[in-house]
Amino acid sequence: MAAAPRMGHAKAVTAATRAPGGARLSLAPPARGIAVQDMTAGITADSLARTLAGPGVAISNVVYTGAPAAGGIFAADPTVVGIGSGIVLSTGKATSVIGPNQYDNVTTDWGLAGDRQLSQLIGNTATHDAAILEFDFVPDSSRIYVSAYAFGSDEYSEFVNSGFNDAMAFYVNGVDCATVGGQPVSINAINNGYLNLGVGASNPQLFRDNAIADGAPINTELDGLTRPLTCVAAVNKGVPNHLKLAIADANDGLFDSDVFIGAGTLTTTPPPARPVPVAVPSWTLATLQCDPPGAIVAFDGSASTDAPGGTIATWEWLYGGVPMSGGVTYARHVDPGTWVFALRVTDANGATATTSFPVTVPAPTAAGSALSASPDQLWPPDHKYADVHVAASASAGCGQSAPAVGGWVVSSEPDQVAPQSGKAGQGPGDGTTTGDIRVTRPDGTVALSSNAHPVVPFNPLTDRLQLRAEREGNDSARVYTIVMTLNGVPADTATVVVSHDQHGHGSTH
Ligand SMILES: [Ca+2]
Ligand SMILES: [Ca+2]
Ligand SMILES: [Ca+2]
Ligand SMILES: [Ca+2]
Repeated sequence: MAAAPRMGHAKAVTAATRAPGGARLSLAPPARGIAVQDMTAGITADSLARTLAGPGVAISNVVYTGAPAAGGIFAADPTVVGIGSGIVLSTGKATSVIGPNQYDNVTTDWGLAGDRQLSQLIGNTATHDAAILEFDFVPDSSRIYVSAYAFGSDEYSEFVNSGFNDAMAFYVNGVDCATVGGQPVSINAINNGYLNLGVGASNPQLFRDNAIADGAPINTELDGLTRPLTCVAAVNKGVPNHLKLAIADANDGLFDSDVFIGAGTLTTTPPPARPVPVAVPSWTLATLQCDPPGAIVAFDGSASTDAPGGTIATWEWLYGGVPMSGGVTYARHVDPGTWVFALRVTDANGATATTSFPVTVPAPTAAGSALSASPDQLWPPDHKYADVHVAASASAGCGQSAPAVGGWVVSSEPDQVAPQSGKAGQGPGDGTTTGDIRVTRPDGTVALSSNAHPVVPFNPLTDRLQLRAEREGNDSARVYTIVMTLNGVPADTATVVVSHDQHGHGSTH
């Protein structure tokens, strides 16, 4: 039982125009939404029943029990009920189903009796305001179908899994065929759980949420309704059988429920197999975001298809089985990580398909750089150039522009120290060479160190580096240092060493 007091809200509805006479009733379907004409406006119970009768079925002995305004005919655009036209039976006013959804508690409390069979069906809960259309029918086959019906209610979703389990039934010779998984169709049998939080959901694949809190996407006053359902039952061919279509409020007379039954759908002809849609989602990282980290992910369901004869009516984007939004396309912020979303498409016949897909959003990039040189030791000191491979990388942080990369190579020794006496032109062990640092630019130009200036500008991302394998004999080692700058600021260094002797050469022992 719900703790809060139940307050219903009556709805004023402008009466529809009078329907034409004749056995079979029809309303012109509105371009949008649903039109309803009830039994206070010239429609008889007999004509309601004949509206239902399809091929292979002859009906008689029609009896209606309930408020005249609780029964009527409807016509709707395909997005509302998923059934184009037919009859509606209500526990309030049939016209109250007309949208948009303005109240979460639309109520007409007729103060009328319930139905003993329906009360038994929902665990001996008292029922109220029953609307019942019953009649005999003679089928030309041993199997009967009600090939399209849908149940809806303002009990959704705040009274899901409560005692206000408004119920309906189609009794064929006393046996209910309006079932789902062997359970009578009711508030508690088909829903998204309480307040759409997914708690205690039952058959949510058959439920269409229309809560005001969720934007009331369906153009009807009903807060939720089932997808079109089918009843099938064994009958006695060629003789009268009895059908009782019934709906009632449970526990009190408040918060209307309704059942829609398609025109001509009471038939011995099996319903055609419904086209099955295929949900085909795609997504792109539309915009990477730094603060908060993540990305705007753009979802696109436009590649979804339906079999010939079917038209996709709704696209829903789900996370954790719960709709986030509707529409062919949808965009939202997604945090870094891998998340499983799903696209659910539903066609105008109520057939549905769902495809799950993972979305991976990268963590925002941090600024970073790295520099290394190979080889990092030169031996022997044979005064020849050695090619030194420099591996360098520099990346911008999230939202920053790429850093400008520069740098230089510097030697710890001049190319040639002052000559020793008696040995003109030659330093102690460092040969007579200059240009010991040799940098080749991408355009082929070469820059060399000089005796006076043992530094050469060097871009580690683009330039080729050659270093002479020599050192001064009086020193312990020559160290070439490669410096990488980012935006003019030194960021990383790497060294290439020419040792004094073989013992000092790390790779030789
Ligand atoms: Ca409502
Ligand atoms: Ca409600
Ligand atoms: Ca009622
Ligand atoms: Ca109710």
